[in-house]
Amino acid sequence: MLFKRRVSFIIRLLLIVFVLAACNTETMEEEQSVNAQADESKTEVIAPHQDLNQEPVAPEIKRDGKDVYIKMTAQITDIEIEDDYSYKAWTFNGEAPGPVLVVNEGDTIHFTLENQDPSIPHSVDFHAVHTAPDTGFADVAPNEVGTFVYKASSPGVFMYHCGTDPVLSHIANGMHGVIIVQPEDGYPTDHEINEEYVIIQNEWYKYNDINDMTNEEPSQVVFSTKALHEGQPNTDGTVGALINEPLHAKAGDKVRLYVANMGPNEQSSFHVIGTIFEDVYIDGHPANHNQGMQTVGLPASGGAIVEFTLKKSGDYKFVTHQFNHVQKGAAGKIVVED
Ligand SMILES: [Cu+2]
Repeated sequence: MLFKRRVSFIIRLLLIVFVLAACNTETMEEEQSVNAQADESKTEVIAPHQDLNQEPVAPEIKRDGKDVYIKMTAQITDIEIEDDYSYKAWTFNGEAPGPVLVVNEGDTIHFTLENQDPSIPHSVDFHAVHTAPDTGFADVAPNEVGTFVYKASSPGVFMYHCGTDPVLSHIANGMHGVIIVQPEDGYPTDHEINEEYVIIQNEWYKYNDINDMTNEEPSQVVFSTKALHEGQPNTDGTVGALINEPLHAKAGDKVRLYVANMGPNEQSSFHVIGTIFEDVYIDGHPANHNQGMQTVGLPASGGAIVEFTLKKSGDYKFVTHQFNHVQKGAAGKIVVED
């Protein structure tokens, strides 16, 4: 009798253990499926962009006297922002930031945007020009082409970006770049410069997540460079881009950087470790000449020219002195050799 009771107790105990284990497995499965959904919602690409990865296209730039004809594309292109993290970026010409444009003060820009995106209108907003934005920066519909004409009447380092609503999505998804308008009479320090480069800061958020872009901190803050001269690196805004592919100078060189901050939300406190900016032109205008600066503040969309001498050979890092952003990728390097 006692033996029977014991067996029955053990069987019941085993049953309870089995049921509890089954429940636990179910809970785990539920949790996993919730996590999988969260992961999916993070990376879910809008339907018309799925399986779309348009090859970068070089911009067409032709000059005829003081008329400059520029043709660019709006397109959807995968960009590896960090190792093993690909972002289906909305881009100009398959680059984020987009290609650097260089024109002269007094030029007339004939700008054509070919929108290769099958589903979303795009546009361009050049900070370098005067125009009525509703017509001069008008949307170009999917698979259409739009041409706009402007005068580049003021010298400087300017942002351009897609201005289509919601602008935050279009900039944060990758549609921004730099246009340099060279002053007619140059800069007073032109003759001192040995090397010049473009440096661009921008930040990334969760893919096409307007809530994250509006309310949260950026996931990555990055520097990139665009080739101004043959042989210079040309990178996207990816973590470590300018550590892996540094800029170069010789000991004693005076270096000029055209720097610009694309945001869309954060400011930059641009600083080169181990030197002082002897000359700074805020927004790249020759009249905004400052001297002896340690750090240059760049508001979202702000630009500057910074010039400094690298006296000794070594590795000179440049950062935004907002070091939480350095942790997220905002650092680059100039390698100086004898
Ligand atoms: Cu756009």
